[in-house]
Amino acid sequence: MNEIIGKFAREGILIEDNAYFRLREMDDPASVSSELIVKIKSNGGKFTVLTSEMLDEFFEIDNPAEIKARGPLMVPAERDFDFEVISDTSNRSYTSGEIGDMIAYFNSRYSRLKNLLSKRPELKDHMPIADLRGGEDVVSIIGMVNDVRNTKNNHRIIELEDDTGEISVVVHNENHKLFEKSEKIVRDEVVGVHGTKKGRFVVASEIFHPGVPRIQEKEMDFSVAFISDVHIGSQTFLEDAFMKFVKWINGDFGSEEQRSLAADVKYLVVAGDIVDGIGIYPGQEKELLIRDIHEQYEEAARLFGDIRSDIKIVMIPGNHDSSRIAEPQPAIPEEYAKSLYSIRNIEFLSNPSLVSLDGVRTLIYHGRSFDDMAMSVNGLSHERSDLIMEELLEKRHLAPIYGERTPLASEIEDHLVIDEVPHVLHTGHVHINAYKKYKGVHLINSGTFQSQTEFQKIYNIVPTCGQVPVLNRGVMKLLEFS
Ligand code: D5M
Ligand code: FE
Ligand code: ZN
Repeated sequence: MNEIIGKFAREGILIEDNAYFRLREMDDPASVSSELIVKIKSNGGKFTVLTSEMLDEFFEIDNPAEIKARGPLMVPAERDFDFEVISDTSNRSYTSGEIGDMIAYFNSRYSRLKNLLSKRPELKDHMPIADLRGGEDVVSIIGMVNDVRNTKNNHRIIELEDDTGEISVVVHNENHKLFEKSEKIVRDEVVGVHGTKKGRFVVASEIFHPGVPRIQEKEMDFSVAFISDVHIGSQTFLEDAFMKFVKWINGDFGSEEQRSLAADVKYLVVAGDIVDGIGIYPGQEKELLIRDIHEQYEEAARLFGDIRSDIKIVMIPGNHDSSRIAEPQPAIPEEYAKSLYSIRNIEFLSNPSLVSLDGVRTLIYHGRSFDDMAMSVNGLSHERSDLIMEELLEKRHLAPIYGERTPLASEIEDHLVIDEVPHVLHTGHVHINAYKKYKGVHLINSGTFQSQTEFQKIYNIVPTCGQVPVLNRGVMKLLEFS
């Protein structure tokens, strides 16, 4: 591991690329790094990621600890919300569980991703697999990955299929760069390939993802707070930390500066696992404080109901909520969460959903597919969900792998294709905060308000608790509540 990165990593701190490049360029990166580490630690911050903006501020970490006398928050009296739901699948989700649905589903996935790929100039001359002829010609194809495996000699074989046929693509291990790229290819994604046809094989010279262009960052004159994985009803739900967060957002907690940040918050996005649910994993009952799903949502209503009403709350379900488990998950059903539904400023949407928050396109996804990505791809882990998000953006699909831990409904349309590149991708599920700006997109994982569970102990998952990312007019800030 690189020396600077290693130095921070040993202290449990990750470095965003931009911050790393800046540090590397400094006269004496080693001693600046040591100073930064001391500063971070003395601030009591358990930061997960060192960002470039934080370098700017030389770590003014905000740990709202100090309660100020209550004064009115300087929130504009009349707030205009320019809130738009761009995509919500709650009422557009149709499936009968027939095999025909599955074919329609895969066709939809293939054609939508192929459409994105064929816009790439390198692939505009792609040809149907069935039309490939022998010889040494350079070929260009687009296909869905049926299988990906290593040969005995440690070359990689990708079985590709399009609507005309199938072909085996070989990636030679001497082609180091391409081989490395091919290690991130997963089953059921759609890719483009350049190569030469040799007998039954295409020997790859390049592999293409649908990809993401660098996007223009959106100007914003307000702030958005992001949370997820609250797990209300669990014995490990950190109620005190959550109540402090609510107090902060209401302007009753924190320094002047923290209170003015709170006043600037216009939207709160909640990316799933609002409650702990019932029967989600074996032995869960023993860890529940509230053993009735309706009562868990009652409690959620009590807590979320305290949030000032001039904040718009956007809420999607996670795998612990009471929606259908297969993705796309429709919004949390009203029948389980009557009191929560009576809170006027909450918008209940599907998992995933795409919304516009005053022009800031925000894609919200709980993040169940991270389990599959971490399991299938070397180098991807729960700790760095920002890297997984980056990969999903390049693949333009939120849950590419079918048939592993993430149950996907065989809808007629594949709603997990990322058609439009968002300004913000907000996820949760792994219970570990992460942040990265990738090609202008803010990739945010909002951690959790649940301390480590028995289940997570077994898997050695160490959560980051009570750390709330706030996008403050385009700059990421992290507040920590304990
Ligand atoms: O997920 C909380 C954390 O636990 C998250 O990091 C994923 C991990 N998790 C969840 N289910 C599994 C299984 N079946 N195997 C391994 N790891 C898992 P939450 O959704 O809050 O339970
Ligand atoms: Fe969770
Ligand atoms: Zn989850």
